[in-house]
Amino acid sequence: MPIPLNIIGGNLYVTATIMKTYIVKIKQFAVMTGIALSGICGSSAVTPANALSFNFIPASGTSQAAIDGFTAAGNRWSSLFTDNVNINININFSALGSGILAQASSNRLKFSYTDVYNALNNDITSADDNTAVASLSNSATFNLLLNRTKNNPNGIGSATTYLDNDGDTNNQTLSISNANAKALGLATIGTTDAFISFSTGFTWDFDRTDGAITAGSYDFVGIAEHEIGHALGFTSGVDDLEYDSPHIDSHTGVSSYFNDDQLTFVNTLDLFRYSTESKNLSAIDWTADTRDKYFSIDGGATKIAAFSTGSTWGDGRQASHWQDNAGLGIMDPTIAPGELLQITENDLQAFDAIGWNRADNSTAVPEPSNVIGTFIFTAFGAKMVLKRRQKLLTLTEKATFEDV
Ligand SMILES: [Ca+2]
Ligand SMILES: [Ca+2]
Ligand SMILES: [Ca+2]
Ligand SMILES: [Ca+2]
Repeated sequence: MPIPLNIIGGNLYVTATIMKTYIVKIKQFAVMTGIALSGICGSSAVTPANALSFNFIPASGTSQAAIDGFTAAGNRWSSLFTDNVNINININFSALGSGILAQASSNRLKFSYTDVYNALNNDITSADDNTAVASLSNSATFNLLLNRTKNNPNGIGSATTYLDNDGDTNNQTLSISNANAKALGLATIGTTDAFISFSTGFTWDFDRTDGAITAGSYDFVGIAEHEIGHALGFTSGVDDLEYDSPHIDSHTGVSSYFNDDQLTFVNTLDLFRYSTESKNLSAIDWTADTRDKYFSIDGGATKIAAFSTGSTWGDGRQASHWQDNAGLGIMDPTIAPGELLQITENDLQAFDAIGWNRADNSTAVPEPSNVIGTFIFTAFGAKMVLKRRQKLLTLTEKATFEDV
């Protein structure tokens, strides 16, 4: 399949290049941190002791409007979750790819499924947490519906799904954003959690306190909330599967696929990713195809909201989002000019399930169907992509910067 191959190869190359740039920038910011911190960590001053707080570390030259916008976005998350952790995020403006408004990279860690299961079990603070943990495998491994692997019994790289229940490395490993690991008590280190970059190529409305976004401008605070949401752990490893299937083998230069045991990139949110087919097999759905995938905290029995299914093999949007343009929440993959983004009950349930503690500690807030009516949709105009960029992993890396 020459066309997909070319596209994926291009993505991989570009991503790898960006990754290198990011690492250099982060080193620079680390040097600047002491200077930059003094005037900016706005959220800590207004949040109670037991609260989620943010340090936003701006690149030199970042406007005060942008810093204030990030502070407002951080304060929004701080008002919703009470985990007593501090999240460090480097922010800047730069020239991004065509049609990309903003992007986030997260520092990621690998943990055993057992460690994560125990952490989720110890972190139950809501009825939804109870339901979510009860839905998880309580053995050392979990099963997944999978495709596009080298060892697919239907053929190398086949799109046909199969049940991966062999219990090897990918069935017992999770890849978690550093911030998500902090929420679960699995990481306490004070290093940078994420890097968020906004495009210099668009017009921004930095003030949403008037309840509207200026025509022709984009909702800066809402998009900052979205990107912070990726950093907090709203991601799917299905995007890794997409970029890796196929990939160009670095030694031979030939198109290739990975065996399932090499794909150790299941994210916390993926533990609640289902399809009808996977539910019937008591497995999560970690496939790259266009079938409906949805967020469920009861083993797939109840669909809370649909996910996007992948930019290459799915519906054209990265799997680390809700389904596009369905009014599902802040993690919608695209936004139109003039559109005001909102955090919804769907979002809150997702972050609750992956380890964050809801400030309202309740699930009795508006149903998703009611929330949809509050959205402002634009029926025309360019839909710009909130792109989740994915790193190209060397498979042995324990912790790296991953674009999300
Ligand atoms: Ca396996
Ligand atoms: Ca959209
Ligand atoms: Ca929770
Ligand atoms: Ca927590």
